[in-house]
Amino acid sequence: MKILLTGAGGQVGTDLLPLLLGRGDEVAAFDIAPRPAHCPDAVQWVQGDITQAPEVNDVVRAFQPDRIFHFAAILSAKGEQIPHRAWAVNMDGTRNVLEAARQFGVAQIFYTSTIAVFGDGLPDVVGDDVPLQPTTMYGLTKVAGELLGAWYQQTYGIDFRGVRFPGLINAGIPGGGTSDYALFMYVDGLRTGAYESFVEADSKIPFMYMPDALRAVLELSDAPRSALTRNIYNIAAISPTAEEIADAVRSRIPGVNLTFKSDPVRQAILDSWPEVLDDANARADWGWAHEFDLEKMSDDLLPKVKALIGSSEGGEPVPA
Ligand code: AKB
Repeated sequence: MKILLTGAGGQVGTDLLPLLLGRGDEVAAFDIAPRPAHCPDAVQWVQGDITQAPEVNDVVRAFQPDRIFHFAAILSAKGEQIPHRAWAVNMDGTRNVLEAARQFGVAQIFYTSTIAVFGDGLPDVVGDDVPLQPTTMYGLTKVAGELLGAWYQQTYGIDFRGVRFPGLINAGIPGGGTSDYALFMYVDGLRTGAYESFVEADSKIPFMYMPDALRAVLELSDAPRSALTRNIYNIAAISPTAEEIADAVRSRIPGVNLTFKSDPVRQAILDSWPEVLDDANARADWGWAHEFDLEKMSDDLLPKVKALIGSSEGGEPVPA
Protein backbone atom coordinates (compact mmCIF):
# COMPACT_ATOMS: atom_id res chain seq x y z
CA MET A 1 0.00 0.00 0.00
CA LYS A 2 1.25 3.50 -0.80
CA ILE A 3 0.82 5.93 2.08
CA LEU A 4 1.52 9.65 2.14
CA LEU A 5 2.02 11.00 5.64
CA THR A 6 1.64 14.76 6.18
CA GLY A 7 3.25 16.26 9.28
CA ALA A 8 5.59 13.28 9.16
CA GLY A 9 8.21 15.00 11.31
CA GLY A 10 5.78 15.60 14.20
CA GLN A 11 5.18 13.65 17.41
CA VAL A 12 2.89 11.03 15.85
CA GLY A 13 4.38 10.87 12.36
CA THR A 14 7.90 10.23 13.64
CA ASP A 15 6.77 7.10 15.48
CA LEU A 16 4.39 5.90 12.74
CA LEU A 17 6.92 5.92 9.87
CA PRO A 18 8.89 2.84 11.01
CA LEU A 19 5.65 0.93 11.72
CA LEU A 20 4.38 1.56 8.18
CA LEU A 21 7.68 0.44 6.67
CA GLY A 22 7.67 -2.60 8.95
CA ARG A 23 4.38 -3.80 7.54
CA GLY A 24 5.58 -3.35 3.95
CA ASP A 25 3.95 -0.04 3.02
CA GLU A 26 5.63 2.28 0.54
CA VAL A 27 5.81 5.62 2.34
CA ALA A 28 6.22 9.24 1.31
CA ALA A 29 6.57 11.89 4.02
CA PHE A 30 5.53 15.53 3.61
CA ASP A 31 6.64 18.08 6.19
CA ILE A 32 7.69 21.71 6.47
CA ALA A 33 10.93 20.53 8.10
CA PRO A 34 13.89 19.06 6.23
CA ARG A 35 14.49 15.30 6.35
CA PRO A 36 15.47 14.42 9.93
CA ALA A 37 18.64 12.44 10.59
CA HIS A 38 16.67 9.50 12.04
CA CYS A 39 14.35 9.12 9.02
CA PRO A 40 14.64 5.61 7.54
CA ASP A 41 16.23 5.53 4.06
CA ALA A 42 13.19 3.83 2.54
CA VAL A 43 11.01 6.87 3.20
CA GLN A 44 10.71 9.37 0.37
CA TRP A 45 10.88 12.74 2.20
CA VAL A 46 9.33 15.78 0.54
CA GLN A 47 9.85 19.13 2.25
CA GLY A 48 6.89 21.39 1.62
CA ASP A 49 4.23 23.66 3.06
CA ILE A 50 0.77 22.15 3.58
CA THR A 51 -0.83 25.60 3.18
CA GLN A 52 0.38 25.79 -0.44
CA ALA A 53 -2.01 23.85 -2.70
CA PRO A 54 0.47 23.48 -5.59
CA GLU A 55 3.02 21.85 -3.27
CA VAL A 56 0.41 19.43 -1.92
CA ASN A 57 -0.84 18.68 -5.43
CA ASP A 58 2.70 18.01 -6.66
CA VAL A 59 3.45 15.40 -4.02
CA VAL A 60 0.07 13.66 -4.42
CA ARG A 61 0.33 13.69 -8.23
CA ALA A 62 3.88 12.32 -8.19
CA PHE A 63 3.47 9.67 -5.47
CA GLN A 64 -0.13 8.58 -6.18
CA PRO A 65 -0.88 7.30 -2.67
CA ASP A 66 -3.68 4.85 -1.90
CA ARG A 67 -4.18 6.62 1.43
CA ILE A 68 -3.15 9.94 2.97
CA PHE A 69 -2.60 10.04 6.72
CA HIS A 70 -3.10 13.75 7.36
CA PHE A 71 -1.31 14.65 10.59
CA ALA A 72 0.05 18.14 9.80
CA ALA A 73 -1.39 20.56 12.38
CA ILE A 74 -0.58 23.32 14.84
CA LEU A 75 -1.66 22.26 18.32
CA SER A 76 -3.65 24.05 20.99
CA ALA A 77 -1.16 26.15 22.97
CA LYS A 78 0.90 27.21 19.94
CA GLY A 79 -2.30 27.84 17.99
CA GLU A 80 -3.32 30.54 20.49
CA GLN A 81 0.06 32.25 20.00
CA ILE A 82 -0.07 32.17 16.18
CA PRO A 83 -3.79 31.87 15.39
CA HIS A 84 -3.58 32.95 11.74
CA ARG A 85 -0.88 30.43 10.94
CA ALA A 86 -2.89 27.80 12.87
CA TRP A 87 -5.91 28.57 10.70
CA ALA A 88 -3.81 28.30 7.53
CA VAL A 89 -2.14 25.02 8.49
CA ASN A 90 -5.16 23.30 10.06
CA MET A 91 -7.88 24.63 7.78
CA ASP A 92 -6.33 25.47 4.40
CA GLY A 93 -3.95 22.54 4.80
CA THR A 94 -6.83 20.11 5.31
CA ARG A 95 -8.74 21.52 2.35
CA ASN A 96 -5.60 21.24 0.20
CA VAL A 97 -5.20 17.58 1.16
CA LEU A 98 -8.87 16.79 0.45
CA GLU A 99 -8.76 18.65 -2.87
CA ALA A 100 -5.61 16.84 -3.95
CA ALA A 101 -7.26 13.54 -2.98
CA ARG A 102 -10.29 14.41 -5.09
CA GLN A 103 -8.24 15.48 -8.10
CA PHE A 104 -5.82 12.57 -8.07
CA GLY A 105 -8.12 9.76 -6.96
CA VAL A 106 -6.82 8.96 -3.45
CA ALA A 107 -9.15 6.37 -1.93
CA GLN A 108 -8.84 7.18 1.79
CA ILE A 109 -7.98 10.18 3.96
CA PHE A 110 -7.17 9.42 7.58
CA TYR A 111 -7.67 12.50 9.76
CA THR A 112 -6.33 13.09 13.25
CA SER A 113 -8.77 15.08 15.32
CA THR A 114 -8.55 15.75 19.04
CA ILE A 115 -10.30 16.13 22.38
CA ALA A 116 -9.85 19.89 21.76
CA VAL A 117 -12.96 19.79 19.55
CA PHE A 118 -14.95 19.79 22.79
CA GLY A 119 -15.51 22.93 24.84
CA ASP A 120 -16.88 24.24 28.12
CA GLY A 121 -19.93 22.78 29.86
CA LEU A 122 -19.27 19.11 29.20
CA PRO A 123 -20.82 16.09 30.93
CA ASP A 124 -18.61 13.91 33.19
CA VAL A 125 -18.15 11.33 30.43
CA VAL A 126 -18.00 12.75 26.90
CA GLY A 127 -19.35 10.71 23.99
CA ASP A 128 -18.85 11.25 20.26
CA ASP A 129 -21.97 13.33 19.76
CA VAL A 130 -21.70 15.82 22.60
CA PRO A 131 -22.04 19.35 21.09
CA LEU A 132 -18.70 20.62 19.77
CA GLN A 133 -18.06 24.10 21.16
CA PRO A 134 -14.27 24.49 21.29
CA THR A 135 -12.60 27.52 22.82
CA THR A 136 -9.31 27.38 20.87
CA MET A 137 -8.26 28.04 17.27
CA TYR A 138 -6.90 24.48 17.18
CA GLY A 139 -10.20 23.04 18.38
CA LEU A 140 -12.40 25.02 16.03
CA THR A 141 -10.26 24.23 12.99
CA LYS A 142 -10.36 20.54 13.90
CA VAL A 143 -14.17 20.65 14.14
CA ALA A 144 -14.31 22.27 10.71
CA GLY A 145 -11.85 19.69 9.36
CA GLU A 146 -14.07 16.86 10.63
CA LEU A 147 -17.06 18.42 8.86
CA LEU A 148 -15.19 19.25 5.67
CA GLY A 149 -13.93 15.68 5.36
CA ALA A 150 -17.43 14.31 5.83
CA TRP A 151 -18.60 16.69 3.08
CA TYR A 152 -15.90 15.41 0.71
CA GLN A 153 -17.01 11.86 1.44
CA GLN A 154 -20.68 12.66 0.83
CA THR A 155 -19.99 14.76 -2.27
CA TYR A 156 -17.05 13.02 -3.95
CA GLY A 157 -17.04 9.56 -2.38
CA ILE A 158 -13.61 9.89 -0.73
CA ASP A 159 -13.39 7.55 2.26
CA PHE A 160 -12.80 9.95 5.17
CA ARG A 161 -12.18 8.53 8.63
CA GLY A 162 -10.24 9.42 11.75
CA VAL A 163 -9.87 9.53 15.51
CA ARG A 164 -10.04 12.16 18.22
CA PHE A 165 -6.74 11.76 20.03
CA PRO A 166 -6.42 12.38 23.75
CA GLY A 167 -3.15 13.96 24.94
CA LEU A 168 -0.40 11.69 23.60
CA ILE A 169 2.62 10.55 25.57
CA ASN A 170 5.75 9.06 23.97
CA ALA A 171 9.51 9.16 24.11
CA GLY A 172 9.71 12.30 22.02
CA ILE A 173 9.88 16.01 22.50
CA PRO A 174 6.36 17.37 22.12
CA GLY A 175 5.70 20.79 20.67
CA GLY A 176 2.90 23.27 21.21
CA GLY A 177 0.30 21.14 22.99
CA THR A 178 -1.52 21.94 26.22
CA SER A 179 -1.21 18.30 27.26
CA ASP A 180 2.61 18.44 27.04
CA TYR A 181 3.07 18.78 30.84
CA ALA A 182 2.55 15.03 31.24
CA LEU A 183 5.43 14.06 29.01
CA PHE A 184 7.67 16.78 30.44
CA MET A 185 7.32 15.22 33.90
CA TYR A 186 9.06 12.13 32.49
CA VAL A 187 11.53 13.95 30.21
CA ASP A 188 12.63 16.74 32.53
CA GLY A 189 12.25 14.48 35.56
CA LEU A 190 15.00 12.33 34.07
CA ARG A 191 16.96 15.09 32.38
CA THR A 192 17.13 17.67 35.16
CA GLY A 193 15.55 15.96 38.19
CA ALA A 194 12.74 18.54 38.35
CA TYR A 195 9.74 19.88 36.47
CA GLU A 196 7.12 22.51 37.29
CA SER A 197 3.86 21.65 35.51
CA PHE A 198 1.89 24.59 34.13
CA VAL A 199 -1.38 23.13 35.44
CA GLU A 200 -3.01 22.51 38.81
CA ALA A 201 -2.31 19.17 40.44
CA ASP A 202 -5.93 18.03 40.21
CA SER A 203 -6.22 18.79 36.45
CA LYS A 204 -7.54 15.77 34.62
CA ILE A 205 -7.85 15.04 30.88
CA PRO A 206 -7.73 11.88 28.76
CA PHE A 207 -4.26 10.63 27.77
CA MET A 208 -2.97 7.78 25.64
CA TYR A 209 0.42 6.12 25.24
CA MET A 210 1.74 6.42 21.69
CA PRO A 211 1.88 2.67 20.84
CA ASP A 212 -1.88 2.50 21.52
CA ALA A 213 -2.47 5.64 19.43
CA LEU A 214 -0.51 4.26 16.47
CA ARG A 215 -2.35 0.95 16.66
CA ALA A 216 -5.66 2.85 16.64
CA VAL A 217 -4.62 4.65 13.43
CA LEU A 218 -3.68 1.43 11.67
CA GLU A 219 -6.70 -0.55 12.91
CA LEU A 220 -9.22 2.10 11.95
CA SER A 221 -7.54 2.75 8.60
CA ASP A 222 -7.71 -0.97 7.78
CA ALA A 223 -11.26 -1.55 9.06
CA PRO A 224 -13.83 -2.38 6.38
CA ARG A 225 -15.90 0.69 5.54
CA SER A 226 -19.05 -1.37 5.98
CA ALA A 227 -18.22 -1.80 9.70
CA LEU A 228 -18.05 1.94 10.34
CA THR A 229 -21.09 3.87 11.46
CA ARG A 230 -19.40 7.28 11.49
CA ASN A 231 -16.38 9.17 10.16
CA ILE A 232 -14.68 10.29 13.38
CA TYR A 233 -14.32 8.30 16.60
CA ASN A 234 -13.45 9.16 20.18
CA ILE A 235 -10.72 6.83 21.42
CA ALA A 236 -9.95 6.59 25.12
CA ALA A 237 -7.28 5.04 27.32
CA ILE A 238 -6.48 6.66 30.67
CA SER A 239 -7.63 9.80 32.53
CA PRO A 240 -5.11 10.47 35.31
CA THR A 241 -4.88 13.72 37.24
CA ALA A 242 -1.60 15.61 36.90
CA GLU A 243 -0.81 14.56 40.48
CA GLU A 244 -1.35 10.88 39.63
CA ILE A 245 1.08 11.20 36.72
CA ALA A 246 3.56 12.91 39.04
CA ASP A 247 3.21 10.03 41.53
CA ALA A 248 3.91 7.50 38.77
CA VAL A 249 7.10 9.42 37.90
CA ARG A 250 8.12 9.93 41.55
CA SER A 251 7.86 6.21 42.26
CA ARG A 252 10.28 5.50 39.38
CA ILE A 253 12.76 8.41 39.69
CA PRO A 254 13.83 8.68 43.33
CA GLY A 255 14.27 12.27 44.51
CA VAL A 256 12.63 13.90 41.50
CA ASN A 257 11.04 17.26 42.32
CA LEU A 258 7.68 17.66 40.55
CA THR A 259 5.67 20.77 41.38
CA PHE A 260 2.67 22.65 39.98
CA LYS A 261 2.21 26.31 39.06
CA SER A 262 -0.83 26.92 36.93
CA ASP A 263 -0.54 29.13 33.84
CA PRO A 264 -3.98 30.79 33.43
CA VAL A 265 -4.09 30.57 29.62
CA ARG A 266 -3.21 26.90 29.33
CA GLN A 267 -5.20 26.01 32.46
CA ALA A 268 -8.33 27.51 30.87
CA ILE A 269 -7.79 25.46 27.71
CA LEU A 270 -7.30 22.30 29.73
CA ASP A 271 -10.34 22.98 31.93
CA SER A 272 -12.51 23.25 28.80
CA TRP A 273 -11.60 19.71 27.68
CA PRO A 274 -13.25 16.43 28.71
CA GLU A 275 -12.03 14.61 31.80
CA VAL A 276 -13.17 11.21 30.56
CA LEU A 277 -14.09 10.09 27.03
CA ASP A 278 -16.71 7.55 26.04
CA ASP A 279 -15.33 5.54 23.11
CA ALA A 280 -18.08 2.90 22.92
CA ASN A 281 -18.57 3.45 19.17
CA ALA A 282 -14.90 2.74 18.39
CA ARG A 283 -15.01 -0.37 20.56
CA ALA A 284 -18.21 -1.63 18.92
CA ASP A 285 -17.45 -0.78 15.29
CA TRP A 286 -13.79 -1.71 14.82
CA GLY A 287 -12.81 -3.43 18.05
CA TRP A 288 -10.77 -0.62 19.60
CA ALA A 289 -9.21 -1.49 22.97
CA HIS A 290 -6.31 0.29 24.66
CA GLU A 291 -3.52 -1.76 26.18
CA PHE A 292 -1.51 0.65 28.34
CA ASP A 293 -2.65 2.00 31.71
CA LEU A 294 -0.61 4.58 33.64
CA GLU A 295 1.64 2.04 35.36
CA LYS A 296 2.33 -0.08 32.29
CA MET A 297 2.98 3.05 30.23
CA SER A 298 5.38 4.48 32.81
CA ASP A 299 7.37 1.23 32.98
CA ASP A 300 7.68 1.10 29.20
CA LEU A 301 8.28 4.81 28.68
CA LEU A 302 11.07 5.67 31.10
CA PRO A 303 13.80 3.50 29.50
CA LYS A 304 12.85 4.97 26.12
CA VAL A 305 13.02 8.54 27.43
CA LYS A 306 16.43 7.69 28.93
CA ALA A 307 17.62 6.49 25.53
CA LEU A 308 16.22 9.63 23.87
CA ILE A 309 18.02 11.91 26.29
CA GLY A 310 21.22 9.97 25.70
CA SER A 311 20.91 10.45 21.96
CA SER A 312 21.49 13.71 20.11
CA GLU A 313 17.77 13.89 19.35
CA GLY A 314 16.86 14.67 22.97
CA GLY A 315 17.66 18.28 22.21
CA GLU A 316 17.21 21.16 24.57
CA PRO A 317 14.17 21.44 26.81
CA VAL A 318 11.26 23.05 24.99
CA PRO A 319 9.91 25.93 27.10
CA ALA A 320 6.75 24.49 28.59
C1 AKB B 1 -2.75 19.47 22.52
O1 AKB B 1 -2.46 19.49 23.71
O2 AKB B 1 -3.03 20.47 21.87
C2 AKB B 1 -2.81 18.14 21.83
C3 AKB B 1 -4.20 17.58 21.82
C4 AKB B 1 -4.84 17.17 23.06
O3 AKB B 1 -4.77 17.47 20.77
N1 AKB B 1 -1.92 17.21 22.44
